[in-house]
Amino acid sequence: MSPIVSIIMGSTSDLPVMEKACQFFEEMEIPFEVNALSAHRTPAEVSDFARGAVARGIKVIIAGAGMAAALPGVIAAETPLPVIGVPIKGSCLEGLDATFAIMQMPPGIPVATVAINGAQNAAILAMQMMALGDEALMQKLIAYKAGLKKKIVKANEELAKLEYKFKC
Ligand code: RP5
Repeated sequence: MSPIVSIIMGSTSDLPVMEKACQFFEEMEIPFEVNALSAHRTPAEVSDFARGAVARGIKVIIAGAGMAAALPGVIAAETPLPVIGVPIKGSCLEGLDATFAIMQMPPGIPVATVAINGAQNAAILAMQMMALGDEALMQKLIAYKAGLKKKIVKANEELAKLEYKFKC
């Protein structure tokens, strides 16, 4: 089994957030790989990874990083693959530092940026990209979305049971 999506994080301190992406791919039975690479601590390895990703069959890259989060942009600079960035909430600036670093890419090198700590949404977005050329993945996404709707239908059934004198 070869991975079709790659999850990269700047440090294992990002793992509690980035695990949400692993869990989603596991649930959807999508082969993935997960590794740590740092734009600041291992720049040469980041470059090797980004340059080799297409040849290894990777379709989408998810990169999570905190603080001065250069990782997603540096990867995007060296691959034609779509890169989804996950800003990780750090200690001082509540994740705004990473958000701006990941989101504010100069023209020509886009990084699709999800919410702070939004690793699950990054995984869903990656699947949506891959599903464009894969009918089986598209059917799984349709089923997943239907499941989300059921949750709100159930919520309304429970809210209907609430009793208040002035509730109409
Ligand atoms: C970033 O620096 C990592 O993505 C992490 O969010 C942050 C802190 O890294 P550690 O000092 O915890 O390894 O590169």
